[in-house]
Amino acid sequence: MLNLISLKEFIINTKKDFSYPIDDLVSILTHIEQAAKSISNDIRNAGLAEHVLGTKGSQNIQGEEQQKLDVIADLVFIKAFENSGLICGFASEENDDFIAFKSDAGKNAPYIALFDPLDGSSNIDVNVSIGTIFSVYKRISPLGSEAIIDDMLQEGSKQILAGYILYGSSTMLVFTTGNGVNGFTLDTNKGNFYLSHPNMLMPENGRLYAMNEGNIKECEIGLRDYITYCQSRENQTGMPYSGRYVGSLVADFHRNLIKGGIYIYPDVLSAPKGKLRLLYECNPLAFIAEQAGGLASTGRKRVLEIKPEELHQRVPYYVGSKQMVEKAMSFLKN
Ligand code: FBP
Repeated sequence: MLNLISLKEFIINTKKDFSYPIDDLVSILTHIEQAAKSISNDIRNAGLAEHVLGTKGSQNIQGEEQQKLDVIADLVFIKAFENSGLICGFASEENDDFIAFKSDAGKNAPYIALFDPLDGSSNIDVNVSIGTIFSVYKRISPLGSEAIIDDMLQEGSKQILAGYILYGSSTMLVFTTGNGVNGFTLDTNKGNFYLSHPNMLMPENGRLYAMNEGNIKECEIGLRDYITYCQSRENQTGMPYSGRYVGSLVADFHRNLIKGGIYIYPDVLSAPKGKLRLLYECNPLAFIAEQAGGLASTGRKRVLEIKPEELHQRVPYYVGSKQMVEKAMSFLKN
């Protein structure tokens, strides 16, 4: 019988690595674990539950059709933290503005949380893997006051915790606190996450690339040349790379974290600043990528160094194996 290490045991065993009160990390991740189980359950029964599948009939601030599960997942995380005494402010892709928790517990809470409650939601109705992406920062506004916008607009390099939940063939939780990356799998019988992927390292190089090539004609020449290079025999393998694009960032990222690869969502005519959100998608996965030995860039700048200017800011995104991101950037430079 495998000696399974639960999420809580793991955190306590590695507490020396976390520079904030360990009980805070245990509580924050326990809230995320509970929320993940509830959302995973909704997703796995989605086909049988009318209130879960399909669109909500509303749009988020980005003008995107909201799926019912987008809104359900968003509310599950807000409810998880509003009276936790841990999080003073919450922002997510699904809400126009950030939420400052106004209770005393909220105003005296030391951290803020940023969420993409359900990423890849356009894949829900077709039963393809989707995910949740999260990120936690220390607040910069004084304890006892309401959270302010500056608490939300911190550089990604200031994250103290970031992770994702993958609702795939199994439900996994992968996170970093700045001391490596570890993956946990949900035991649906016991209802707990157990350590299944200790000390995850992204292979330095790979042969998988993920990009919506339907946009290729709208991309800058350097990127078109890089994709041509991926499809040629000039690369390190002497064989064309394989294209793998699920259309769910978390699923594509997770595959590249394990097997090596690159995910690209550039700026294109339909998304002149890129499609992915800096705060909810790019920064948390950039923190994980770098902690696992990979890289995350806009094509020209390290993502974690960007000073955010607005809540729903988008950036071009190149993330994955170190040598593949460097290669792609070298083509953009040329
Ligand atoms: P959402 O967070 O709104 O789902 O958007 C992000 C995303 O769905 C990513 O998961 C995915 O990689 C990408 O957009 C797919 O975009 P496209 O359909 O343009 O290829």
